Amino acid sequence: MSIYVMSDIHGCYDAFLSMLAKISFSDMDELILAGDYIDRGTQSYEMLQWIERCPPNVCVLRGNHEEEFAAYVELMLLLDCREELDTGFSSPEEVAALYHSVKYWIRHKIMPDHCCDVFDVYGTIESLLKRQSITLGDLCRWAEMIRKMSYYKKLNVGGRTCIIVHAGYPEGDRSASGDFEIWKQFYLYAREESIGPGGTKNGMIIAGHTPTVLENEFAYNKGKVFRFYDERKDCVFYDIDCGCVFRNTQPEARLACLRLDDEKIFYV
Ligand SMILES: [Mn+2]
Repeated sequence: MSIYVMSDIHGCYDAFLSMLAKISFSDMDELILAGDYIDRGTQSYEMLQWIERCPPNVCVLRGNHEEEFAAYVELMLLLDCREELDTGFSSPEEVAALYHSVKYWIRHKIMPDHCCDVFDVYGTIESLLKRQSITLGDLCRWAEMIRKMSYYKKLNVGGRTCIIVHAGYPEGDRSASGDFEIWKQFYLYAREESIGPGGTKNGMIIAGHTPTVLENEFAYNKGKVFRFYDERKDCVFYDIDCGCVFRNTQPEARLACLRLDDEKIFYV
């Protein structure tokens, strides 16, 4: 059996299935997904459905895009005081109306001076409403599923403490600061800090979040997995987000999968 890690699928469901086929993923193996299943790509619905029904040998961690999706749903429920929709029986039309009134409220009443949208930034919920006729019950179920996702997974690989997380894992004693919000921001949004203030002694951090196809980013590696060894901490860093969702504009972009057992990398 082997342990595989993938990250930042971003609605590229077909590429995800191609990768599962390429690694011949079976019930004997384990798969750890490091977040950002939705947004940007066209198959967020397929990803949400797959995750919802995923087998027990798959560990689904949380990315910032899931966190934000759950927050949008929460906002819809909060602003639903007028319609008081029944999550189980509301029609797709009622949910669409609620969606548009939330969008209107935020744009014109709550943040009229803000330059860009802060609600459903990638239009994923709008697209789910239009194309899949989802209900409020679907949205609430997915938000609940997201709330159950862990921020990171820790395991031991060949004597090394291996941490899989969406963006970064901060060094230090978590109990020293009672403010989980600070840790959470690091798990979900860290970029170059994932290497400096991040890491763990005699360890290995496997993250995504920063596409290795973006030339101005620290992890730029022509769309290949970025690997960095910090001698001081004796810590190996991996960024496995090779930007598969940018394939239309970036020829080097691809989906990567890291096999933990021997650090072999697969690409589709
Ligand atoms: Mn991300």
